[in-house]
Amino acid sequence: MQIELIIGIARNCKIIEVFQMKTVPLKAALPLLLAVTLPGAALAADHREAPLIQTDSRADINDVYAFRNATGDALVVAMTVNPLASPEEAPTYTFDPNVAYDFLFDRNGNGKANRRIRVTFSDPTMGPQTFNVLLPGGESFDGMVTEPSVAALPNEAVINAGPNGELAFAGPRDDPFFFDVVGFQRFLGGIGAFDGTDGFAGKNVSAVVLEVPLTTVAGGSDSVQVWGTTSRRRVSVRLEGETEISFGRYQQIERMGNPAVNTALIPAELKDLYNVSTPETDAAVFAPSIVDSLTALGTDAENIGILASVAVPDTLKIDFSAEDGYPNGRRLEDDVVDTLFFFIFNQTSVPDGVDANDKAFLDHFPYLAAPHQPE
Ligand SMILES: [Ca+2]
Ligand SMILES: [Ca+2]
Ligand SMILES: [Ca+2]
Ligand SMILES: [Ca+2]
Repeated sequence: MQIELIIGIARNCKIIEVFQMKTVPLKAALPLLLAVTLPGAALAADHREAPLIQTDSRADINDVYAFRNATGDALVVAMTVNPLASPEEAPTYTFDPNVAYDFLFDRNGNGKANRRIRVTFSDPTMGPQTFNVLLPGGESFDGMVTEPSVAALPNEAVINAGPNGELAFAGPRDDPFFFDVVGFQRFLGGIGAFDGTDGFAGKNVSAVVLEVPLTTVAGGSDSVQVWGTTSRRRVSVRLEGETEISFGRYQQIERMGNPAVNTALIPAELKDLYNVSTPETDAAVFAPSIVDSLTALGTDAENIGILASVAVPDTLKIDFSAEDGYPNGRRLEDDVVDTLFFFIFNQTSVPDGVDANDKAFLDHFPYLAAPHQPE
């Protein structure tokens, strides 16, 4: 039925290729839950963490952030994609017009979203890219993407305003994540240790940043849980001339809440399944694997309990009666890897030597630092 619909609409064009979404069969993956696997050798926040998403940069979420603005009446949420983007190739980093970039908000802690904000983009081959922000309740507004550039100075950030005081930004920024990832890989491989080199320095990402009234996402609740997903329409058709048209409902292809959970604690054979699942099933389906991974690293029961309260379900949890700062939400400047290592290694400090981003963050929207430009 799906295919008939496509051929009917595309009858005036020659169909070059028909793609079906790659999916992970749940039934096939479930028996693997019994397997105990050591964590993977790579550790980033969530950059290129699972086999299917490695081929899909524009939908590959690197990090999700959630913190309150200076006046405390709005929540800032940010999602980064296009990992490890080099400044020299800036114009090639766009948002995918066939992907929905969603922020999800759970107000009652059951892992099911009560509110959703969906950001979708125009086709970047058809002129300057624009986007639409669909708010909970059905209101929406449009914005202009800040165009990537190879000029000496980056384009000024375009700040788009919504109907209730919302702010929206989409475009290239410095990758706000910082970590000595090479040192960690050398340590795991027995050929070295941390030397304090930020493996993400000088690299850009494509960021979606929103500032929305607290009431929009949390209602009257005194806490909220946040995560991000990317979803792609189920069927795409590539027509002669490389035009691609997508049909059908959106299917989730990646999700992220806490840094490094899927990257480091979910076994390789479950990483793709994790990306298409919802936090609602984390306790039942994924917690056993997370406990196994932590046990293999030598984490004791007390600290496994602490980490489980952060990562299961895999959402960023913000209690509005407490100060912001990971694991209460996640600010850009939070040294999340040091925090996670502290608990993984039983409250022993294991610093990687990278304490801050390579560029200063802004104290105002869009908060993330401007992108690096080619030398
Ligand atoms: Ca990712
Ligand atoms: Ca809920
Ligand atoms: Ca950076
Ligand atoms: Ca650090």
